[in-house]
Amino acid sequence: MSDNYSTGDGFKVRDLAMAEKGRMKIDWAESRMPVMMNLRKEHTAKQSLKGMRITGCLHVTKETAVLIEALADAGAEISWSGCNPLSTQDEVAAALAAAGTSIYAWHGMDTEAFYWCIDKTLEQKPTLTLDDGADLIFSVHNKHPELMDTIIGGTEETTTGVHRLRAMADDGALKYPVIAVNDAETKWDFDNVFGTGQSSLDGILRATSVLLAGKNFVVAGYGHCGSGCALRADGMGANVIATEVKPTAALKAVLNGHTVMKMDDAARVGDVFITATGMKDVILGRHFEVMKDGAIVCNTGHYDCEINIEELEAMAVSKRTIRENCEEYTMSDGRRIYILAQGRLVNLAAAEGHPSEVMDMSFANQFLSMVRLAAEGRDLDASVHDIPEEQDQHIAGIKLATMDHGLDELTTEQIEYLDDYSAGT
Ligand code: RBV
Repeated sequence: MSDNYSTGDGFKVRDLAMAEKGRMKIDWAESRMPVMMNLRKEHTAKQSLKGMRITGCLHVTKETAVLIEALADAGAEISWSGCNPLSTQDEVAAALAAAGTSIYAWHGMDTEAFYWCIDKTLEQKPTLTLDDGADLIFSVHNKHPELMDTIIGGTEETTTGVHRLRAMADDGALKYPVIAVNDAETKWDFDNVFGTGQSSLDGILRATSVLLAGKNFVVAGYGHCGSGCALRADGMGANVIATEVKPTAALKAVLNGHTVMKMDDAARVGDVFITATGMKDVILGRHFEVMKDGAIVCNTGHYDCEINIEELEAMAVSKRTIRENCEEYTMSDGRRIYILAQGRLVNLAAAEGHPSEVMDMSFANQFLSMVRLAAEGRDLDASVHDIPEEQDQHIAGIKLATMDHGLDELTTEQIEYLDDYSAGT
């Protein structure tokens, strides 16, 4: 591997000289993550993670830095890598390394380096794993099964990862308990909708600066992430078109005022396309064949398989990087198609990921799940476990209080009324 990087005992990052800039970004995130700061204080005092070795594989952003440093303050030893080759914020990685965190991450790495970093972090022989997309858990299961002797459990941050881990558990292939952080209400109902909605549009705008008002904005997949993108694009004055395979999701899109059509039809009319499906080959050659000149195509799903760029490469007569994170492909008939962030998640590759305020809740769930696994992970079976409802309400309660909103409480009479079936009209 070429070595134009900063390396040292327990780290490899782009350039340690960026540390000061990264520290300021982390300070900024801390000021917007009150739930995390609250938990950090409580568990630093309790040393709830003492004796734990946590290997993490999750986007190296300013928000993740807040999570990492909170875990360390609570007593854990940490070793970290990024979970996407394009999502690492180099200045944040530098700040973490400068402060003594073991971290292997830099922006723009290739696949070989990606797995090299995971292998390096696993040298700490974790007791807990923390994943976003399950690449770390897969590496443990497929390449380093001997590590399972000391692993108590793990967590998973995102929909795609949870989906795969459930499939693994159904096959009896999952060998240790995993908590599905994604499935917490304070995660998917906020991070996936409002986080993805805002940060994906942020990525599109930073990469293109295009006017969204009046554009046909095609959202592939009207799940939590897709509906968040649709909501925000609609708010910017775009005409939202959703494509779906699931009737209930399609119906929701229609009743939210969007048009639903097949991708084969949407491809002809769309100006901006975003995939949010978790499925491969959602936009491929036959769609590029009919797209309008100037069409912008990007993805916000976890993996970069939703847009089939190989087929576009094969059809295009030329390609150039016209601006940062924006590749222009020219077709034989002169039409130009623009791919953002090489089809990788546009919100993290072309912008900064979800805003700190929303990651505050996602990472509070990560943090509390680590604490739970340290305390009771040995008693959990090797399957995918949900976040307890009390944890959701606890996190939402703290968040709401820090935002200065009032919350009513039920009276004793009202609580009794709730379960009363003796009286009707
Ligand atoms: N995500 N993290 C950030 N700012 O650190 N932004 C987005 C951040 C996570 C999000 O929780 C989602 O589930 C996952 O990235 C997709 O890989």
